[in-house]
Amino acid sequence: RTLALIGAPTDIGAGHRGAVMGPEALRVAGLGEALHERGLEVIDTGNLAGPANPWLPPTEGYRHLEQVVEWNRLVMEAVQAELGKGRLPVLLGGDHCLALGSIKAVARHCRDTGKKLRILWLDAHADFNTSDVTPSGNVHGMPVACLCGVGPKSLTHLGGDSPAIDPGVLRQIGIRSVDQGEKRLVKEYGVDIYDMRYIDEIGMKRVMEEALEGIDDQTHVHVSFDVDFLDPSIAPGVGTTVPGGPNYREAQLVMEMIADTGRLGSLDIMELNPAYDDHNRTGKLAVDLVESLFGKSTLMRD
Ligand code: DIR
Ligand code: MN
Ligand code: MN
Ligand code: MN
Repeated sequence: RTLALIGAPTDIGAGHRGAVMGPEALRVAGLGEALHERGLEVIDTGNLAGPANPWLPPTEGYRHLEQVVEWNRLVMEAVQAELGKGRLPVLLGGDHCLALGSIKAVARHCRDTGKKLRILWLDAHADFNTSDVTPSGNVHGMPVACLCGVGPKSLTHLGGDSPAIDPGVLRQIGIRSVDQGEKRLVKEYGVDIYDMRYIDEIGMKRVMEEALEGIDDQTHVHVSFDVDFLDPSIAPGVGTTVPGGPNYREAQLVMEMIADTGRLGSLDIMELNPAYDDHNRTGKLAVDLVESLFGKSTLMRD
């Protein structure tokens, strides 16, 4: 399998500056080398060049909507191009608003090739806000809603028809911060959420068995990994930490169980913010976990 790393250095959808440095921090942490050591061919396509961050307050419920659209267009086209070459795209964020462009391309690829899509959304947040209910105007809190057809037309209809996905393909894992109006929306749309309370109660192994149920050899698995999924005690390098996330072993188990399906088809690594990190500790942890996602295991009985 050939992987294509796509750098998207921007914090255009975030409320804190610094995710613009995410792609380079992942490279410095040795992402390419680690994946190469797993026996994968890795092509680093470099960085996309989108508009600068003007760092303005929100207007009409959105911060930087025009620039967010342009960045997502670039991401969508880059992911689409790599999928077309038969490569597995790995998006290096950048903030999580860019998962819209990434998943737009993946969803279209699945429609064109007759594959079933399963999206595993690893995050502390549900990212299902709209301009009416957002507490911040930051579009990184909105990509899932936009993918489900709820949002500004410039985002929902980017690259074609809307909605891009049926909410039924989503499994959200690690969720522990959902805004009031957002909670009503995820219920209305029936998003399958494995929140931290549920993980505490039944354990990560059973959670992952449920989240992976139904994946078969015709399924394309997309992982959208918001690094703030992880507990802040092990992953301080993100803009919006939320206490009470998965610990190191739980996160490893998530990645290993996804790897075991053998169906990983595309990946986003998002929200790494080196300005909040400690000597790239969170970047290195992200690389360690992504190695597991591509099959590195401590298991002795295989
Ligand atoms: C919050 C934070 N729900 C918002 N969202 C974040 O501003 O919409 N998503 N940090 O990753
Ligand atoms: Mn997110
Ligand atoms: Mn998040
Ligand atoms: Mn490692």
